[in-house]
Amino acid sequence: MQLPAFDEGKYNFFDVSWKAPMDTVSGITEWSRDINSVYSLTTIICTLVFFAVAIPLVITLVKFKQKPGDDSPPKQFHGNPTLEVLWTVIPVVLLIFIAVPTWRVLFKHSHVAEGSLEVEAIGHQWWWEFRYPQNGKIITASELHLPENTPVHFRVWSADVIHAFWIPKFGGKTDANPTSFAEDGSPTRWNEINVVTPLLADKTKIHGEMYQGQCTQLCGSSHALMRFNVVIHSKEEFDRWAKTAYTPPKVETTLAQAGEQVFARCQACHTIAGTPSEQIPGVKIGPNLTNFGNRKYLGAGTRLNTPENLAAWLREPSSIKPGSLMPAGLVNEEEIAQVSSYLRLATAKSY
Ligand code: HEC
Ligand SMILES: [Cu+2]
Repeated sequence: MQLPAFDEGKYNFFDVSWKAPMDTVSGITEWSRDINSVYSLTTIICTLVFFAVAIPLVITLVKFKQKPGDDSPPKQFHGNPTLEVLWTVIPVVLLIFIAVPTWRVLFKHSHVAEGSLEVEAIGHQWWWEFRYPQNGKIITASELHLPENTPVHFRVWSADVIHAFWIPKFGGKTDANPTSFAEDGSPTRWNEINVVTPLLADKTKIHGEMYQGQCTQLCGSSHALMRFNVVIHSKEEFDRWAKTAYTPPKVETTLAQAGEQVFARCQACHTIAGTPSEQIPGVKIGPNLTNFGNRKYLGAGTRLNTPENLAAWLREPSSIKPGSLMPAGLVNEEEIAQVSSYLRLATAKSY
């Protein structure tokens, strides 16, 4: 399934066919189906409770309405042990009916399956970073690449404020909390999510199938624009992707060479593998741009990655994402052409 960027204007608020990319009830993993079964059960129980309360209420209102000319007070009584026990016991029983399947689903999906792919999902204002500790040193931003039909164990944490990690079609969400770090730089606090990725619907499709992700914890001005894309590959294609994902750019033209010079100004906030930017220590505030040329979107999944959109981004990032932490006016028009060639072409890898 190809998803439109919202600037393509294809979202229809009134589209209630269950094809909407972010709806919560048509998940495609076992995890999302299990959550849905609890969700359906809860909805059925709540609907029954609604009618069980609303029908007697309406009957009472009509039947015991004050009659014209009848000013006598209603019958006075105090307490009714049978009723009081009933309306305490019934909700308790109903809550047990909801709690047991909820626990079952929670426990079923809380263990890390053997052979899981480890991924760290790190929230930043306003984009997501993904690290693959098992595959050497792959770091990507805003695009999460995964092999099909594979258990994945996410460790979710935040580099600044509280965010929440969610891929609606895959199942539940979890908060990304700020953390302190151990001596080796690893986080001391994180939340976890386990999911088995779906199968590819179309095995012949190259460069994978996309699903949408979204931050779901209000985290500042561009929170609603803190999206990411999940790209599911065949296992072979994922391995090829993993081999090329974190390799240095191939600078082949003079334009791109000039762009490489311009990029020296960006490296306090951005890293590209195999360049001096890697030597600057600490967690950077901007996304890793090593495979930027391969990304379909920029600005955390909000705009297609085209030369026009990149130029607009470099002129004034907050025109695309209000409050963006990347400053405007770092480069003039000539430098935009240079750094655009470097970022879009030299960092693109075939896999
Ligand atoms: C002060 C830090 C800072 C500097 C300097 C900086 N950036 Fe950024 N940049 C950011 C941040 C933060 C973001 C993420 C903004 C967001 O998505 O909300 C970003 C995002 C980007 C993106 C979009 C990436 C994506 O995939 O979404 C590109 C491209 C980019 N910067 C290029 C550059 C270039 C080229 C330079 C140098 C001319 C530069 N940046 C300098 C902080 C910086
Ligand atoms: Cu957010």
